[in-house]
Amino acid sequence: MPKFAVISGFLGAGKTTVMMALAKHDPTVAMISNDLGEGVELADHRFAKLSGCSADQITDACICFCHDRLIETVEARFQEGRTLVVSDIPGFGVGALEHVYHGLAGKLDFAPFTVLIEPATIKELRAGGDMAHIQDSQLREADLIVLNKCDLLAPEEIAETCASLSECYPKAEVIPVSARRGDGIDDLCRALHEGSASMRHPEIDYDGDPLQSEMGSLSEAYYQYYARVCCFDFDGTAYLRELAQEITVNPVRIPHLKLLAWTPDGDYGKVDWLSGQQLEITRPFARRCTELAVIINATAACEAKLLDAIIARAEQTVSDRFQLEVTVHKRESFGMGE
Ligand SMILES: Nc1nc2c(ncn2[C@@H]2O[C@H](COP(=O)(O)OP(=O)(O)OP(=O)(O)O)[C@@H](O)[C@H]2O)c(=O)[nH]1
Ligand SMILES: [Mg+2]
Repeated sequence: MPKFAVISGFLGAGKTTVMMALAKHDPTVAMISNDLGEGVELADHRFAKLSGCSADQITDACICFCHDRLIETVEARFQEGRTLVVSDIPGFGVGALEHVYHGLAGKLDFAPFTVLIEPATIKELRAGGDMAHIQDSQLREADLIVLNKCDLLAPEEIAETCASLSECYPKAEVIPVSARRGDGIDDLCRALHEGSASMRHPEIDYDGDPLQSEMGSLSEAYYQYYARVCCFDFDGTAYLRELAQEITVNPVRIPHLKLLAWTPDGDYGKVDWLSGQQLEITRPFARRCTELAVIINATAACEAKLLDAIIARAEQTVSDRFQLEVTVHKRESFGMGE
């Protein structure tokens, strides 16, 4: 029986990278990127498509609340022979176990409810950071906890972290992976194909103050535009890097900033920034550019208006520096608690 799985986890845990690694490792896997922007193309979705993965997107609503669209998208992939479809959920997605797994019981077969965590989040969770409540609630929903970014840990740290996750969340199986290097992806793929969901009802106060106030402190922004250089050509990777630097120089916590751009002939580049970590050139352009389609997606701990203004100002400053003519197609921002 073909199965569907939710891949939950905090911003930047590596959900998109893990889903892409699964889809590349096993052609029977298809992925869905889900986010809230209205009528937008998601950076995650375009990135997966540019990388050659079987990818769909569901926008405008969380899959928790658009079951018909979810079923239609998943079944279209089952009909073309995929046997596992995985989807992330917007932001942090606490509640997807209740809304998606229990809400669609009998309509889809479910693989283990999967939650990703990475070393930086574990540190924050242990220190009781600002978002610790969301992070803990996510893990309590898990049938399968995936410790991602293991390339950043020594073997003894991987063993210690897996043991401590198993102790804190005894109902979940823990699998260490590095989506970047491909380590553990075969184990994860097998666990998803062969395992099934426990359909538990963990005790989580979904409407409680801590969860609501942590979620309410975050905003999202979607920005899409077309940029053309007035003469000669330019370094697209340097453009994305400087844009990210111009945005992140502001004293606002940005859990995840994604900048993706591509040329008409299919060359593409991506830069990511996770707050407190180093800017990452996730993929450099292969050639110099003359024109680019650009998507900026960001989640930040500030008001939506401020996030929007920060991105717009950075885009103008850096586009001027590179002598680019810009046509903006989409500019949307909103608070996660709205
Ligand atoms: N070192 C390392 N970095 C990784 C790994 N997997 C993902 N990353 C990086 O972590 C950052 C976030 O990865 P994403 O896959 O975009 O994370 P996400 O959970 O989909 O993020 P949101 O969509 O914002 O919730 C990117 O810069 C990735 O390149 C990994 O296995 N090792
Ligand atoms: Mg993602």
